[in-house]
Amino acid sequence: MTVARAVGRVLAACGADTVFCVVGSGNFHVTNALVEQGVRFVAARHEGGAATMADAYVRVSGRPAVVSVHQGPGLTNAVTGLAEAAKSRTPLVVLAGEATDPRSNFHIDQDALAAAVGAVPMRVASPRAAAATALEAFRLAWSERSTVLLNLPLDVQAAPAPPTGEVEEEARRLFPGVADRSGAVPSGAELRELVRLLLAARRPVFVAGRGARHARRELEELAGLTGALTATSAVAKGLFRGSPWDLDVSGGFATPLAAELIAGADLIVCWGCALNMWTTRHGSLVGPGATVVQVDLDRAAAGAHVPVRLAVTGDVATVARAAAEEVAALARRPAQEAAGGEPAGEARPGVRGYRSPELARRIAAEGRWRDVPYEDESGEGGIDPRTFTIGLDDLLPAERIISIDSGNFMGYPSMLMDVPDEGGFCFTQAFQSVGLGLATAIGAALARPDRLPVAALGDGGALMGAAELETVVRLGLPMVVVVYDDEAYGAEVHHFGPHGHPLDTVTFPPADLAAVARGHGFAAVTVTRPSDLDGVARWLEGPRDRPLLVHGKVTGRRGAWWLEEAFKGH
Ligand SMILES: Cc1ncc(C[n+]2csc(CCOP(=O)(O)OP(=O)(O)O)c2C)c(N)n1
Ligand SMILES: [Mg+2]
Repeated sequence: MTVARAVGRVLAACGADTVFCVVGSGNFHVTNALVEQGVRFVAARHEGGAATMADAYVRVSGRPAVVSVHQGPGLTNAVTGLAEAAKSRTPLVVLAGEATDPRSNFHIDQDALAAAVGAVPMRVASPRAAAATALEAFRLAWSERSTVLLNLPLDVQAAPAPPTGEVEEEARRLFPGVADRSGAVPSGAELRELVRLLLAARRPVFVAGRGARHARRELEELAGLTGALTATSAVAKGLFRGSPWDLDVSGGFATPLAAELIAGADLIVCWGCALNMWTTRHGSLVGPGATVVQVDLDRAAAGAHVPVRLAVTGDVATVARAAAEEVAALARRPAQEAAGGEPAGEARPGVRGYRSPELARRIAAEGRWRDVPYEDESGEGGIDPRTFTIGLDDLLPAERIISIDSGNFMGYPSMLMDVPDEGGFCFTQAFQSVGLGLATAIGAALARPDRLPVAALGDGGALMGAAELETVVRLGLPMVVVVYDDEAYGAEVHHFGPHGHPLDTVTFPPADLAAVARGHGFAAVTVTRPSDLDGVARWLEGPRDRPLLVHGKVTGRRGAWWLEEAFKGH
């Protein structure tokens, strides 16, 4: 057995269930070894696509995936997607061939490249170490939520390796295939202080992020006991869907009502959420008198963006469950014994914490962007992007998973399309790269074959990621790709246009994206007015034997309302 095969066998034994790749000579054998062991193989058409598909697949499925690329350019092509994965703490093992001879055309400093984007470089340095190094790479990725580059030097790959049986057995024992959240338990003192603050708060809000996506039940229980309203960061959109006390996304995408109520909170507890400038609208959603508590697995996350009064280190579900038990136990005792006095809100009839009958009515009436009126600006051959989005939201089945690219348009699907739960939204925006949306939708679609996959892209992102249109067709994914085509890099147009700068560098002539899609085997509909959406309805009726691209020719007269917010961060 060669080293390449040994590495593949061990990663398969760890539980890797899908390998996303573009195969070249330097990763041919290791990929085949994975496939032989039953790992699902997904060919991307560009390594950037492979990296992002894997990232989205892991986020949505919670299952381990591997990326496999050729040495040198195979890896450089993947780098943007790897930066996104590393910033998002997506556990990934990236296998790359490596030309260690500096005279090789393929030679680059792969360690430095990985480190530059926050990935952890490792190397299979010898045949003897191959199996153990592969196991360690997987452990580091999976248990410490890192994006790990495992370099496979070409000469070492081809060498004979010792038997891997024992390491494979160890791998199966260590990783029975489920996410290891280690259930990290908080310290008693931190927990007591959290409970004290919760009971003392009159207007508590929970903001849940990526690290809370597994903890809806526990968070809702605690929010109910303490009268908290709930919200999420964009990446966790949908987590509390259906709750009458949910404010949906906090930050730039927040509704006016959500922004008002979050800014009015006297206690904000962020759960597995960094509370970065997006989630707080540059801090403006954290009221001047608000106490902030951060619950996170990672101690280092505390206070990174907003000063926090209390940092609780532990798994979100474990902390919420323990806090709820404590609150319930205190509620059963006489009030004077309770750590924070009477449970908040008890003095006001019908009110617990922030939860009043009046607020319940307001959330029901104004809680969604779709409840906020606007003036339709369709015309001049283009459809208002809000009308376009609402029309699609009405047509597309509720069981959907939406993936969003970057650009001016991105607020429309994020704010005006409903998702069924936290598994209905995949937001690869930690690096703010344009062009990842289609590959994100492919990874998400593979992770949730029970849902209609929807990719929402700008014309710029669609053309940047167009290499994967063929992948959608080849994999038989029943995807709806929605393109908001303003014939421009709209984000730049709306950033610089108002200052009178020339915009020739960021505007483009019309491109027939529907024809581009048809050329790849898609069905396609061009939408310039609401009635054109009938074509989408017809596709949905079936047989859906090919994916659909909806080419929306959207009006681009104004920037999206959330964009101004975004530009403050530039
Ligand atoms: C890879 C990458 N290149 C460039 C940018 C800068 N950028 C941000 S938004 C944007 C425009 C994207 O255009 P499009 O996809 O059509 O979306 P629109 O803004 O027009 O809605 C650009 C070029 C970026 N974020 N990422
Ligand atoms: Mg555009």
